[in-house]
Amino acid sequence: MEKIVILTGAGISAESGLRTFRDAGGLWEGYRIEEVATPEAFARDPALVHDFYNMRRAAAAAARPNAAHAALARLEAAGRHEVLIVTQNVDDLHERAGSVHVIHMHGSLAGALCAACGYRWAAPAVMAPQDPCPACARPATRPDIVWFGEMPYQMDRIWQALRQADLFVSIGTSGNVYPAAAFVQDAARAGARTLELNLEPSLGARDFDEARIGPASRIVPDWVDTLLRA
Ligand code: BJW
Repeated sequence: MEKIVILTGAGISAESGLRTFRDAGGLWEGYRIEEVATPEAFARDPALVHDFYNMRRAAAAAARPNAAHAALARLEAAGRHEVLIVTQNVDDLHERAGSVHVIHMHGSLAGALCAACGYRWAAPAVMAPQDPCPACARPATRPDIVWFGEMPYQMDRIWQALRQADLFVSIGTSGNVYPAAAFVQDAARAGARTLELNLEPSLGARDFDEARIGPASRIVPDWVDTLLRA
């Protein structure tokens, strides 16, 4: 069975009403993501960083999967390909659309993490700097999100999947952030065909064998239809 690894970024959730990071309007209250998504920013102003993620947790809960999320779930459910979604997104729209094999390499808004003891639990809707950890009681709780300078989750599993992939597809990501931005090269080196689906070509556009340009809600269902018709 053909193995497909699909990397998704903020662009796939844009038409569900969730803001991207680097497009026009992709700023949060005037902050660049690099200024709020670092361990140093959290140490400096934890209330600000919690506010950022509380706001995004509420926005994600109110959002609905769009036709692109639904198409990827349909591709997996059809059972003709082995599909793994590696998402940089911290929303749960892939799961709510019905996708099963999903890795959240940059963490999840649904998770809380104790910076002191490493304990993980389900995040409440609103988190605050003084929230005690349920395991060690220290007020060191943070969102379970991978910030700049931290190691993304499940990298061994991702690299193994990229090595075995027949097809690598990148959807709605700008190619600014590593290691995800290098996955196209990792997959191509291992022999996979590569396809980019994006509103605009990403920074790594020249590394892809093929590209389709347009909104995810149109081009992802079109691509899935083509694949399932073949
Ligand atoms: C549409 C659309 C529509 C819009 N339809 N498309 C120098 C060189 C190389 C690397 C580094 C370096 N200095 C530092 C680094 C490493 C650093 C890094 O990459 N920095 C760069 C800024 C240079 N990376 C890290 O620190 C990572 N960790 C790490 O490297 O660990 C060490 C390691 C070593 C060896 C192996 C492995 C690891 C951690 C990165 C953590 C990123 N965290 C964030 C925030 C947390 C999550 C959150 O709050 O949500 O993750 S940053 C932010 O960027 C977020 C996103 O997941 C990530 C990617 O953004 P994305 O998804 O691409 O969004 P945008 O806005 O950039 O693009 C949107 C796209 O959608 C565009 O292309 C549009 O065209 C498109 N679009 N509407 C289709 N309707």
